[in-house]
Amino acid sequence: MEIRKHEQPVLVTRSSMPPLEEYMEMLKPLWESAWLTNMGRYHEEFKAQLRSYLGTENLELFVNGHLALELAIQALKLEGEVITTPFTFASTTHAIVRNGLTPVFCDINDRDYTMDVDQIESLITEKTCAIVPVHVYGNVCDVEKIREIAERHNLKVIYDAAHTFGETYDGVGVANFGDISMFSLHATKVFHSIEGGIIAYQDPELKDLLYQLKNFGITGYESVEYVGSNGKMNEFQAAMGLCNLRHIDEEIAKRKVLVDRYRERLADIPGIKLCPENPRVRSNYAYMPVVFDGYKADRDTIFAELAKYNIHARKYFYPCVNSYECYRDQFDENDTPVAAKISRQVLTLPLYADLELETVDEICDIILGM
Ligand code: T4K
Repeated sequence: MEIRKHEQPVLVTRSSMPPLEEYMEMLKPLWESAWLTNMGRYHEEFKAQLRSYLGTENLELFVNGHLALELAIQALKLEGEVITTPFTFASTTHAIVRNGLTPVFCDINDRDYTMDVDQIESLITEKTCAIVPVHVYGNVCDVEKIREIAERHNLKVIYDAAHTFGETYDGVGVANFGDISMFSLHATKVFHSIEGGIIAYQDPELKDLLYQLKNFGITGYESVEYVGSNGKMNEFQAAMGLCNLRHIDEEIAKRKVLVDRYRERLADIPGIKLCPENPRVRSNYAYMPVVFDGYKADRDTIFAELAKYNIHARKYFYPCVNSYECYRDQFDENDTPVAAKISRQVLTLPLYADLELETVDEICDIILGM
């Protein structure tokens, strides 16, 4: 088969857009009320609908996922060391460090690239206060083992659930694991509100504090009790979220078809590793990571070959956080050898609801024809 060079770039993802008329319709009341932000009507409506969709009672909305995570960590008033993963987006570690806490990097397992739970306990010291694991690519961590360890050592668990919107584990919404979970609603995510973030939390006592922290720490007309931030989601974001929520199940169904095709084409090829599907998880098909380990071409060669056809995969997540310039001399990537290795071998292939099946086939043809 002749593979075409695409005229328009095929990017790793493309935001899901609701029908324009639906969004326009949502905007009309905003022109009437002129209430644009600071916890308006859509903000409250979005929250209510998300409670139902995510199957969890306690949640708060934020302007983006990163600030949500930062403020969630602040709300827990932690001090000391936090065990986390280096195989993630910059946000996870930055949120820890920007709270004055010290990240301690735990390696990942080489099956689904979430935290290697067998290593966590060896990293616990008298200073450890929390664990911040990441459900990376939408792969749900070993939540049972993490809960067991956290309970044994009296540690908080804050999941970076940026990639796991709408997923369930044994039928339970992932928002219900750990003390807190953060979901990103960024434009690049399966479900988005342009930018946005959700904090789901177990302790109802956190309700007021999270609300106040995203509003400068203001606790009353004449009182500011906390050094908060401005983390409020505005009405245009909430309106986009409400529109997208109407279509989310169809969007996920379309992604499934594409992922199934990738899997069918790339399964059982020597040197190509795909994450195993977890039957306990209802997936949202967030990413399509493929690891090239001993394949006839290496990751960077395949990345460059795809680019010749105007197809742009991404190296999520390379480099590992513990080798970033801003953390140089503080951490050593060699302490997490599996993460270091996978970050050099992984490619996340284009995946979004409206991607054509034909393009998936072309991508597979290019990879298999190397
Ligand atoms: N924790 C984890 C584990 C995360 O992955 C993230 C974010 C966070 C925390 C923080 O959540 P947020 O604060 O972002 O809510 C992108 C996203 O910006 C970021 O949200 C995401 N993770 C990360 C994995 O990917 P970049 O720098 O790769 O984005 P960019 O601009 O290169 O976009 C990637 C592709 O997406 C483009 O090639 C095309 C498409 N795209 C992008 C934008 C901005 C669209 O289709 N529409 C758009 O509006 O970080």
